[in-house]
Amino acid sequence: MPIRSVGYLLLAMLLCMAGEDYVVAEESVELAVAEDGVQRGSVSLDDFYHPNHLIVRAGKPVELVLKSLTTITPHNFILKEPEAGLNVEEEIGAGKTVTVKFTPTRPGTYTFYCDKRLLFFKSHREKGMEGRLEVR
Ligand SMILES: [Cu+2]
Repeated sequence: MPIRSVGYLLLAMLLCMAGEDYVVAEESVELAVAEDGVQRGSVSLDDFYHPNHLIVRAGKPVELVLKSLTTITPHNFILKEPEAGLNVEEEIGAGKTVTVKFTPTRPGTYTFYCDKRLLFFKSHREKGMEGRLEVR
């Protein structure tokens, strides 16, 4: 490889690892309770979760359709607050759609995130791939 290309490659790697602060705009959605009592919503995944702020009610089941919009990059969805009824860890392969179900039992605000990472680069979470479940 020509020395110049190596230089560019190193520069690109450094830029990736240095990492700016990622500021992700908040998109909030309050899930409606259907007639059968289930709160349904959908979240799409590219490099982030859309929406990234879900508002639900405690004590009623939630069904979330997680839809990957990527062609190569795998993601996951981790929401672990067992004492609040939340114990979800689901892989969402590139282009796949997965439905997760849980029933939040305790009001509060809980963080969900993707912990995937490529080699030594920052994790998706560190690059802003996280969101909040607000339980009312
Ligand atoms: Cu991810």
